[in-house]
Amino acid sequence: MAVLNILNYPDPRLHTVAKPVKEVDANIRRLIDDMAETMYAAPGIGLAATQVNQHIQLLIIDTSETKDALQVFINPTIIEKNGERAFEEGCLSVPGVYESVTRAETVTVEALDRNGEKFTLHAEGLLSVCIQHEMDHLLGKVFVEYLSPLKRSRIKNKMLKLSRQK
Ligand code: GNR
Ligand code: NI
Repeated sequence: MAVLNILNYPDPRLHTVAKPVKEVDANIRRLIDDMAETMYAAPGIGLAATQVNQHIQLLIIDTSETKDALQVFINPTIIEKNGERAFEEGCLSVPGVYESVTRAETVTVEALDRNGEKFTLHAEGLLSVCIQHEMDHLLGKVFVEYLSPLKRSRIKNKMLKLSRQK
């Protein structure tokens, strides 16, 4: 297993639209394992393949306190959304920035698991927020794009300044 490099906003590669996974094979499972190690090391509660520069429809989530409940979503689709709710979000690709984003309150998702088996999941609370945040990454969208142009440009400048310091 390996800890992978996470792309930082405003890296243009974060705006790549991910392609469906054709076959859930050993290569995909190796990427899942590396992404899990990367997410736990960060630490974060979710990670989309886009963030590690792999532009396929794959995301992982672990919202458990004990960090032992990895959930894998391959080729996810939201089949139902209900309600609205604001939540303070952060992103491993925008370190140190936390802003409120309004999304659906609950979602029902269909996806494949790490064995290529189809499942359906109804999510609410943090899991619902996280699924929507990660699915946005697969569409090339970062959560700061929900903020006002002024906030977004301040965040962009802060991130560029930080990356120059490294
Ligand atoms: O670790 C993460 N925490 C988080 C908190 C509130 C809303 C969304 C998230 S996802 C984020 C990890 C990440 O950037 N995933 O793309
Ligand atoms: Ni993110």
